[in-house]
Amino acid sequence: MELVGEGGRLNAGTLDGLPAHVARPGFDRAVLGIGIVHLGLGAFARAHLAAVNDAALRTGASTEWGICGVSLRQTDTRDALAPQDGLYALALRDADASGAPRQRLGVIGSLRETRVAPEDPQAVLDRIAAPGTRIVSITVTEKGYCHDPASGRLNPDHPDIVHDLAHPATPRGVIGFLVHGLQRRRAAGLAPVTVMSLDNLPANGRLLRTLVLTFAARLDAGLAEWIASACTFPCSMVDRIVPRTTDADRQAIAAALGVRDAWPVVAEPYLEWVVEDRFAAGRPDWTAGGARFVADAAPFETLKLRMVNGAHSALAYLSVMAGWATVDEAMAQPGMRRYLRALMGQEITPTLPPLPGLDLAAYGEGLLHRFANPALRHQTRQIAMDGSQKLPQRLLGTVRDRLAADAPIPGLALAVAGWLHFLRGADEAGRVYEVQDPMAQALACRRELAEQAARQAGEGSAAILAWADVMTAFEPVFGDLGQEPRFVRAVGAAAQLLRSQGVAGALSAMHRASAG
Ligand code: CS2
Repeated sequence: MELVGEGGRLNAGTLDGLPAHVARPGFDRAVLGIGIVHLGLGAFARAHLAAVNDAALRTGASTEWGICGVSLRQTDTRDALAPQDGLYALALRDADASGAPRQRLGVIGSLRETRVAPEDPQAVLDRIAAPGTRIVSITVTEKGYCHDPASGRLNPDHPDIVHDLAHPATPRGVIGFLVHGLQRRRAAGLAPVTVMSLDNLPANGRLLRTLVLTFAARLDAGLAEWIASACTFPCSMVDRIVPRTTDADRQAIAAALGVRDAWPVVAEPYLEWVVEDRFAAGRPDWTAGGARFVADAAPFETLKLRMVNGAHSALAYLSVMAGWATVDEAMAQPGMRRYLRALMGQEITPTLPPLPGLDLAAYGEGLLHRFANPALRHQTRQIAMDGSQKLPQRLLGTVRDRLAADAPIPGLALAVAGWLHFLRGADEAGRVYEVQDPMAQALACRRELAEQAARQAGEGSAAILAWADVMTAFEPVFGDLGQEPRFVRAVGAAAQLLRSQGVAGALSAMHRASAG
């Protein structure tokens, strides 16, 4: 039985009839223009940029600042949202003091248009090159940048880069769309724009600028020069946990709305957005939605990538192996909570740049509380995706800083060993899963080599060390860290612990070692 349906579909026509507790756009959507073209219309962008922009529009930002959301691959978001006039519900979920789940529901109205790039790349280029466009923002996840994660350089052999250099009218990847779109703007004598990355990458704006300029220089030195001097690429730190929407979420949200929403978004109430105030052609006042404008986002980015994402990844690999399906389930294991507290307090925070006024211990405790949110059901498998793209900025920078300070890294090594362990594609109960990673194939070959080396080395610690040696020599992820014996030894020891005692046993052993 379709639970919903009788109430119809969420769209401009049903908006006024929504229950009073549902917040709705208070601005005139009919006159909303497009000032922002957003590439990568996933759940994160809809729970973050679009929601913050919505708050700005509600509090009086000019109606020029509507968003055109572009999906670079799939049609599903557009298929869901176009019949809804771009409207969708955002459900902010957590638990009250007694542990009972609660939800705040609002309809987001800042999305003016949805497009699917492969269906009509020309239309996307036209949007980037439209006179009204002033910001092009991006959330395509780490792997969308077509770069080498360890060095941060453009990967000239990436299929999207090769394709997009040769096909200016029909690009596929984000770098191609940006550069060919900017080329059109320049050719038409239009004003420059702000290009704003909102992905979890260190110095995301600077990284994107480098990748764009490298690509542009291959086409036209004058274009690269114009982009470098006229467009801006502010860096930003973005933070909000946004799990994948499930059918159960759709049902529950439809029941609360009284109409069907084909793709609502669920998120935690917490939101941080710290963005450098360098906008080439103006911006809405996003402070209304909780954004903070700063001169330098770098310390905030480091804080967030190392604490939030570093801890998330550490938790995710170990939990998938142990069979803990969601983050809150993992957080209910005393060993996991203790491990993350020690990882953050003892190993990560000493590497962080100073942030005046920030109480790091309280920040860490707040993070444990966010992770324990029972209303999100955030899948550990979701966070475990794309480890090759995530580890360098989440864990390995911290490892480098610790080693440079001659400081121990047992918790970080356990996190790295957790990833290597996870790559075997079966959990501790023997349940098989797919390793989703753009480098999955190369990593599988590397694992074979490592197993071979371990067999040749014989038994015990020699074997595990040989194994760790080969795994950490995988340069696209580890760079030169694999040549650092302290790192290899620590990863080997942690891998040994995981093999011999399992995840729960390894977490207890770590605790005993630090207490003793
Ligand atoms: C997570 C992030 O999936 C992941 O890799 O670590 O998406 C995380 O939830 C956000 O960055 C939180 O801001």
